[in-house]
Amino acid sequence: QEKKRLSYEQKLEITEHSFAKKILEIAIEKRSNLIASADFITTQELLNFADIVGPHIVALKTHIDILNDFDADETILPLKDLAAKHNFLLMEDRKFADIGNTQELQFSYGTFKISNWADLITSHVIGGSKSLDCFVNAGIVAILGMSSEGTLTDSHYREEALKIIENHPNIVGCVAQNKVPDNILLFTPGVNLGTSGDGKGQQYNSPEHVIKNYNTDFIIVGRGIYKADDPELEALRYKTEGWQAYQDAL
Ligand code: 5FU
Repeated sequence: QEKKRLSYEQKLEITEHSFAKKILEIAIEKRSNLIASADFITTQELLNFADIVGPHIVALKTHIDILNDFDADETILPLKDLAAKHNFLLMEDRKFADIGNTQELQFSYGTFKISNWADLITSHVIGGSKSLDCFVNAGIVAILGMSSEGTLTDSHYREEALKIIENHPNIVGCVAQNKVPDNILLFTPGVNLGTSGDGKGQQYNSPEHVIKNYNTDFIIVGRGIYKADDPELEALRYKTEGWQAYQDAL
């Protein structure tokens, strides 16, 4: 019988970027393809959550600029400790979208100094290929297509964006709601088991749907987990569903 998708082991052989290898190794070790989005506005909530779901995830995705009380020592140092303790990557969903020089400044300076701690960062490719050269000590997860209703990332945009993504050495993978070539890791947000939308344009699918239909490598789940009564139990549920769907697709 013909294989429908590549396994994480097979992807490990064809990927070049060190952070692509890292996240694949964690996936294999933990038998997980789950990334939890930790969209909290206080450091305490962020750290508590990271400690609780840490054993079940391959990466924790942050929007570090929504914290009311960000502090490099109080937020980032303990977060890095938790990432080491539970073996997950830190993915900052910054969605850079500017010229190279500005992105270089936004990446390394200002309040958040993202380059000091993020393993993966998200970036639009709207500024062109050279604008991505500045992201040197993290892996880029490029935005190919967005999950929200009415997004402008139509098929023409994605076709052109993919040319940049396929040819840039700093790129680990992309965010999209469609299949992509095997050598680009696919990260899919807009995943929720309980609802099809949030009334603010977000559109949801199940882990099984995205893994089966798009060959998603990593599902990104936010409110489905962090808003649950028991976030750890819910993380386990998404982890189990995600891994089962992956195995069924092999
Ligand atoms: F690039 C994207 C996208 O296309 N859709 C998204 O939802 C990123 N996201 C992020 O994933 C978004 O900013 C949230 O941080 C997260 C989804 O959270 P939810 O609570 O599961 O809707």
